[in-house]
Amino acid sequence: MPTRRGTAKAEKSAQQSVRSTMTSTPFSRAREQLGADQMVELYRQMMLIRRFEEKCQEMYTRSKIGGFLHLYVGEEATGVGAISNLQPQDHIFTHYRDHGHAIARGLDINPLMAELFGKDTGCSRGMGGSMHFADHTKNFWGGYAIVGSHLLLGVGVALACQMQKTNGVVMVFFGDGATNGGEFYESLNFAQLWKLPVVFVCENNLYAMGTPLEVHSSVTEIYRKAHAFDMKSQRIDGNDVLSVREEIGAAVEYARSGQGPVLIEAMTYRFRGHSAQDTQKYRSKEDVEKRRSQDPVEIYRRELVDGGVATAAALDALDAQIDEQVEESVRFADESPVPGNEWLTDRGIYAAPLETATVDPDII
Ligand SMILES: Cc1ncc(C[n+]2csc(CCOP(=O)(O)OP(=O)(O)O)c2C)c(N)n1
Repeated sequence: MPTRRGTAKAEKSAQQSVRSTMTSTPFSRAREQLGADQMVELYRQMMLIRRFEEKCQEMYTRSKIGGFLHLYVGEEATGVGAISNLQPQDHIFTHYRDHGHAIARGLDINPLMAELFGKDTGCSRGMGGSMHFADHTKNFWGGYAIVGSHLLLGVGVALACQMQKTNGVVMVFFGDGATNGGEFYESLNFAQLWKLPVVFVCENNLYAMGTPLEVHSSVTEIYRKAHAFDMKSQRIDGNDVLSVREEIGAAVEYARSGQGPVLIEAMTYRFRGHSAQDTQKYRSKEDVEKRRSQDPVEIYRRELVDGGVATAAALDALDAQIDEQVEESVRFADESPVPGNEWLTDRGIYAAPLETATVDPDII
């Protein structure tokens, strides 16, 4: 009969051996908790974003899309993993690199492409373009070009969620460059002070336009900037969709439970220039090629096939469907009408004409 001390020792070593044989990974946990269909759905979203944006680049070159165009190519795992945790009552605010977040939120790519073409059938009736579109039916509030400005708007909506007890969470996306502006600090301070349900997702792609992270920020571990406000924060691998889903899922639950905001720094990389017009003199082709060899979409595809979640043939068929869907979005956008002249007056740009407005005589 073992002694008490011997039993305790055996228990301890049993626990240790269980722990050492536990090979749980984001992949194995996802397999258990999500199942094959949802794991493939994450792949579908990432690939749809990739192919949609490659088509956007082509359409920009052909002058079908005007203005500025900022592509999310290379960063898909962050947006898809993060947004997969949201519920319909939740809200998204993002910057000008916004197509990926919109697609992950489930915006239809036909009105999205039409929006980029400036057409009347666009999700913002052609008035927003690439950087400023929104879809209120999905609580997708845009698309903001003024770096850092939308963080304050997100915090405002989070305050509304808290006061109206909607159980909603606000997810705000921005780049590493945005964390140097005053709005970032105001937003973090107020959100933490009021314990607002916000998840701040900094997509650290290592550059603000052509300026490398270590040249534009005195603190290069962005998550540490939250420490100044006693805010919970974490740096994660933004290129692994399942790990992003898990880590940001925990942050969303934390915020939803009323404990306050979280700042996530997702390490990622953009394969294309800052915008479609960027000549990229600030980084070498070799660096970009090296990163491209670790493409998050390709890596996830291999994981799905090697892990027996989907066959290569099934994913090839899905890719072909996605290509057709993207072609259809171009047809839809091309055939859609441009906005008529009434857009000058009827689209919420101006308030009601003065002759129909009533003026309180006491204030004149
Ligand atoms: C207030 C403000 N300042 C400067 C600019 C010009 N600008 C546009 S994008 C950008 C870089 C932002 O980089 P980052 O936040 O890292 O996002 P990323 O483009 O890398 O996703 C700058 C400085 C701007 N749009 N708004």
